[in-house]
Amino acid sequence: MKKMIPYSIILLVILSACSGGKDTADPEKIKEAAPVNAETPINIDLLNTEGDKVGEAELSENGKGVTIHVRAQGLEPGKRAIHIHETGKCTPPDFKSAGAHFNPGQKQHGFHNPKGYHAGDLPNLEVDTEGKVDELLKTADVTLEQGKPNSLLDKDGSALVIHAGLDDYVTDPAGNAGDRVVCGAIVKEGN
Ligand SMILES: [Cu+2]
Repeated sequence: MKKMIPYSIILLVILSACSGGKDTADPEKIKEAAPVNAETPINIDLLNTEGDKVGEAELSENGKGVTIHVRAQGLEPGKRAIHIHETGKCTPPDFKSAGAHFNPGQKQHGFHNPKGYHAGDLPNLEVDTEGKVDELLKTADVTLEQGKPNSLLDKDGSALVIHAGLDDYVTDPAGNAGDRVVCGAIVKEGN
């Protein structure tokens, strides 16, 4: 014998489906509230001062922080500063559009600065004699989780910037690292 579904349950389902419509009608709100899947890496292009792609970076989160896999070519060999800057906009040739260092904690710049360091500070890259770099950088000071104060995916995003010189890890506000030579905007995909 078939089991019948009581009419009261069917009625409840219909009623709740109808009443839900009012609160969920705004697609913009739904979009804003949708959490980014921390398991999904973010891939960004790295541009040189002419606006040409010279590499890429993959940012992923594992709960202990963010890992940034940087791969690029055509750079000057040697140690080069790399930082996360505060705005996800890379306008060549000077990349000033990326703003200052990502610094939600209002610290000074530099791992060796007693008043430091910025959440966007990263260890220097080592560019090989062929001008290539392939490195994994890890930081526990930032997150890709939206809504947190140290999220790289805040409203205007953030940017990965490589400089012409190396970071001395102490000079405020930018480690005396020279011009910005490579930039990649860190924004939520689809933006
Ligand atoms: Cu910088």
